Amino acid sequence: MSRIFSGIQPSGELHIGNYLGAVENWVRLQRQHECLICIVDYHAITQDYDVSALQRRTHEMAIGLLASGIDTDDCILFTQSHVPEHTELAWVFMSVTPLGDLERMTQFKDKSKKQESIRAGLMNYPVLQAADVLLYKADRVPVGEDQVQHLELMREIARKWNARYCDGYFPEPKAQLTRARRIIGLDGSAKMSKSLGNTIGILEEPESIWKLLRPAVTDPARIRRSDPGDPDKCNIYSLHKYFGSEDQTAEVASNCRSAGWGCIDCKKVLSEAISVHFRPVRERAADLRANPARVREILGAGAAKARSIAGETIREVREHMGLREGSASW
Ligand code: AQP
Repeated sequence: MSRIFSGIQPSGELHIGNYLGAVENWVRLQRQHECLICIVDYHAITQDYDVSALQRRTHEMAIGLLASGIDTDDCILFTQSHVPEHTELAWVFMSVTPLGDLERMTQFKDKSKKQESIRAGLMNYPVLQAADVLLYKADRVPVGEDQVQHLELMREIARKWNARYCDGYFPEPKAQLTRARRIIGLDGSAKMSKSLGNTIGILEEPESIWKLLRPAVTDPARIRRSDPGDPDKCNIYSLHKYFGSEDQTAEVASNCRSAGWGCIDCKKVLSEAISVHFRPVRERAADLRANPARVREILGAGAAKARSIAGETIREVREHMGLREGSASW
């Protein structure tokens, strides 16, 4: 049986990009494979963040994941910083990772442009990510398209470590993509991203979904209500595809092309569809919010299970690298 690992940063709310690009897939895969889902708070500190909000965001992320259908009878859900072996293995992998490979990562280049002084943590993000996955010898990583390049580097790191210390020890994990590889944000151009503020959270109340959708960018060539639109150039249409049936999506496209609907009409239909889709998720989240001790208990039990696997890997890694306690022969 293959083992799956994936992570999500508690750097903001769980949004529909995360949900369609990753979380929905995790929920499906947890019944078919051994599965570990990690709230990666060590990754979240590689950018500026609000220290006083991190714990709350981690807790909220756990609520969002559990409410989305992550079931801890089927998978291990935990917080990265509760398992310190992640950072130990990251240090080990830094000793085999070429600096040039890290410098050419697209995500590093994009994010470092926005920072006055570039921190080493941001550049080493993919090394910690390799440690996250390989600590559990996971061979599949369900992610969005933005992470595919990091997965390639992860395989390279596994190959380099294996070649130097123990042939075949770490698997070479493969990315597993969904049909929603890259959800575009409400600005209609950039990837929907917590840090860009172009998101719709999955736990958003119906009025708030509408407030966010109302000003969202549509087909830029459609200026007046009477102009026919091109659904293929409209991000709102691309979102309809994930929340409506085939017939409904065809109706949206036809009303756009004929100018039968204005963009506001089209957004109202989408707003309603998103709101209905996530209603049960919002309800489950409200129950979980009312019981914070239960959420902490779930994360505590998850960390204990993860540590038992991680501890074994680190013990073997130390041994293969000549770091084993009591192995001194001098
Ligand atoms: N827009 C997206 N479309 C498809 N998949 C996406 N993912 C994120 N955004 C999209 C996938 O969600 C998983 C968790 O992502 P993450 O939060 O750990 O990292 P991220 O990709 O950096 O997400 P954000 O929202 O863009 O966070 P910030 O702004 O904090 O960096 C991953 O599998 C990711 O592929």
